[in-house]
Amino acid sequence: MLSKPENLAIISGKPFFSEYLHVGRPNIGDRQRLMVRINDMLDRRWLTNAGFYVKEFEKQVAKYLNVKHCIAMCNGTVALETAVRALGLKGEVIVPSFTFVATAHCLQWQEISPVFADIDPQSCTIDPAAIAKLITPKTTGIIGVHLWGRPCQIEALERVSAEHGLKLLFDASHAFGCSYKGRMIGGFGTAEVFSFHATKIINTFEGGAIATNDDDLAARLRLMKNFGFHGMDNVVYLGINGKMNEASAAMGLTNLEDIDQFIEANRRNYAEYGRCLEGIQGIALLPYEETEKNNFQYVVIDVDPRSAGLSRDELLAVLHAENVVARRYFYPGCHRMEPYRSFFPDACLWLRETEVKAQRVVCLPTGTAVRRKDVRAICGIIRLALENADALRQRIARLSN
Ligand code: T4K
Repeated sequence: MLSKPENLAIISGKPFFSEYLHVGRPNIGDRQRLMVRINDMLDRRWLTNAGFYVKEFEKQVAKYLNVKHCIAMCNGTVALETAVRALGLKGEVIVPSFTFVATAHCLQWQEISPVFADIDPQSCTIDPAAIAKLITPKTTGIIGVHLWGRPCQIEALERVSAEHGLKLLFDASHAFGCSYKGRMIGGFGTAEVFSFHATKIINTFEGGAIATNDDDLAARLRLMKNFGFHGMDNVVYLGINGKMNEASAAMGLTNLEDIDQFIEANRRNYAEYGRCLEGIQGIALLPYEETEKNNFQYVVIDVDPRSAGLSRDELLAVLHAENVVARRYFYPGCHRMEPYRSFFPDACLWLRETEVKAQRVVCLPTGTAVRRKDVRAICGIIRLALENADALRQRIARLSN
């Protein structure tokens, strides 16, 4: 553990961690079981297109989420695009700006305008009260994002969408394994979309899924993800190639079997962060709702620059110097990225909470690759940095010039 400010890498040039400690290091389930599945897949010579492992993965995911249908997809972005199209969304769709850019791109890619709504500063999810003002005759839907696994205010979103006849879709990329009022995320809205990217609580290398209880929608999605094929040689719908392959599904099944272990590792790390960050002025660890199931996949701190003494970005420079690759998810907000920045140059005027959070939050490393002693060391670095904020601020300013 570092105890003297001169030992911080931002001054000494010598990082505490000899290897990078990344946010988003994949959780990897039992390798032997995975290899058995991969060998079996090779023996079967069936690598993709509704194979055994994809079907099994869909069945197990649907069971885990307690939903009627799971449609496995090649990634979360294509899953979102396909769900948006299958729901018939067009014109304008209301989304938060404080999210990964794929939430907005899945609309704009098909020439639907994302209309950015502000977030509720507590949960950092879309503020239902901000939505009504943004509804126009062109609005067809709302996409809520369960950011960092924290569920949206689902009932309020259901109310506003029902009142205005809008479709409600959830981007649940971060929320596999989480619940809302005792029910698993996956069964809300007309559909919910998951990402199984390498960085997610369970991964299929790349992958995603759409969960729904709507039979017609599920049938449409299955056609759409496979070029619209209904049997051999018979195309009945406009479709694309959104299929998950067998190796990904084998990885997904293996990881799903080990999800409890992944969540437990995350939960322990989260608790350790809580203990070690306690009492540090200006640092607030974002809570999880204790009465719900959580995957604890995102450890997020809010840095109040006035009481911490360093800004979020200054603290980030300190952490990066130590090889702690903390991330500013989701800076600067979609509205400040292209093409949206050009479309909505004034969006910052009505996205005040988004603007504040985008400047203040940072995600810290967790997952099965991160040990509790790593967490203690990271927190020790944060504490030492903030205790010596004045000296470090000048140093960081010099380095960044
Ligand atoms: N909606 C939301 C709300 C999302 O967050 C995402 C994806 C999507 C939709 C779209 O789902 P997908 O189409 O991706 O399935 C990463 C992920 O690529 C992305 O999936 C994720 N969200 C986003 C939050 O994070 P980047 O641009 O930050 O990736 P990158 O390459 O910087 O890697 C992130 C961190 O993970 C790094 O610290 C390195 C570490 N890493 C990454 C990989 C791939 C590893 O340690 N090992 C690895 O194999 O987007």
